[in-house]
Amino acid sequence: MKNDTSKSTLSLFNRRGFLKAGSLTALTALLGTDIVFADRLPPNYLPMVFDTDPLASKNKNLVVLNDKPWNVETPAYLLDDAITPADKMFIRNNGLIPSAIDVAGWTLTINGESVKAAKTYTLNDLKTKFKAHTYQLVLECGGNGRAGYFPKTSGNQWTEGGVSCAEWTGVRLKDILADVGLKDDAVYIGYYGKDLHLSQDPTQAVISRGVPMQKALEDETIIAWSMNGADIPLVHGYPLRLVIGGWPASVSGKWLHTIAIRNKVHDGAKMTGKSYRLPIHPVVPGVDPPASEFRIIESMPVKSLITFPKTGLEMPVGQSMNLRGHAWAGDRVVKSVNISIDFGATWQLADLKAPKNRLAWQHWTANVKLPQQGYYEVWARATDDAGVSQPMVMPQWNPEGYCNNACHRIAIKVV
Ligand SMILES: Nc1nc2c(c(=O)[nH]1)N[C@H]1C(S)=C(S)[C@@H](COP(=O)(O)O)O[C@H]1N2
Ligand SMILES: [Mo]
Repeated sequence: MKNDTSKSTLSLFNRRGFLKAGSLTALTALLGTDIVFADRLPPNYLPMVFDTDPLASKNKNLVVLNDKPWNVETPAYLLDDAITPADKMFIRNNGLIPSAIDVAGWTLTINGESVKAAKTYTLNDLKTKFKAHTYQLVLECGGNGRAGYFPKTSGNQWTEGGVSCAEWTGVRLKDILADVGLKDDAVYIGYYGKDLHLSQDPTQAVISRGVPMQKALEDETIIAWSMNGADIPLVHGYPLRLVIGGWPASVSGKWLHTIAIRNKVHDGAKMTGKSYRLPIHPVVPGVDPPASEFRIIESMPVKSLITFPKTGLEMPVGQSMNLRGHAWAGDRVVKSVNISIDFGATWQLADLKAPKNRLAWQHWTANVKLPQQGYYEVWARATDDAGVSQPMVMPQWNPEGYCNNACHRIAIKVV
């Protein structure tokens, strides 16, 4: 499928790295004026006006972990909304946000070894030929929590804010695939998006991941054009995105233009090596086994957040305190959330709501009494329907720093 990618993601630059005539026309139209010395632009140089600042419309208290590419996390207290609004949604880009998006000409192609014949749909085809569905879906970066691993692992040092649960609207991938027609040997899907590699070399794929057919064919696996009732924001994949809840969010391809149906495990960028993989057998912290001893991360582990109050709160003695947050468990359902105010020695049950739909996060509330003046930590611990709970401290260390689902804690001072 590598050839397909390079052909279809050739967006702005020609082989020698100069803006293609078509791109120049599109950029000039966007800008509303001529780029006077366009013929003198250095190779692969995108005029800075098109280098989108994704923070412009974001909450100012989001935390920038990296700006090349953009990696921005949301502090836990800003994730208090039932449905994550666009301005509080974390950003995880692996490359550059595509510029000059041609919505009118945007298409989705389904190809690969395991389709009977490749088929291409316009956005209008998707919106009119299939039934639309809306789901709240948890998207959590596989590296969320990485900052909590010791020894430290390389990569963006996410604390707890690489997670969102927005309401996505689109068509079921399974409806599209039924229309396309698959061969019996289909085992995996792989997506391709229009973002540009950091090197700005359009022949280099940024990220192209996927899931086994069984996950791809679930009702909640959708090709979305809308988030929270509006167009998907540019940084989150406008105008089309694959959205798959419960698995590492890296499988939810932004700026989607192609899905390949594969007769083997998809081998796109960041599907191979150690990307988004965990050691098959537990390792001693610091030990990095060979790539053959890793497996692909599928469903994410059970986890919870305390979104109110904000850590660091000071409160007067003698008052009880209302807490709230969310809990989620990958493909599973959260069965209970427990709260501790004494470093995990004793726990009290929180009130937990059912999810709006499968793969949505669940809201919890609790009321605690802090017996006297002094320093406390409040810990939250979720348990899934298979009986698996969050670890109170660091879970199994792994070389890439994935899947840290240790209990979230906040500090409280009673004065
Ligand atoms: N095309 C494309 N899709 C992508 C990515 C990307 O860099 N390019 N990043 C992935 C990763 S690693 C994550 S965690 C999520 C982040 O989604 P968000 O930025 O909308 O929160 O998008 C995924 N989809
Ligand atoms: Mo991610």
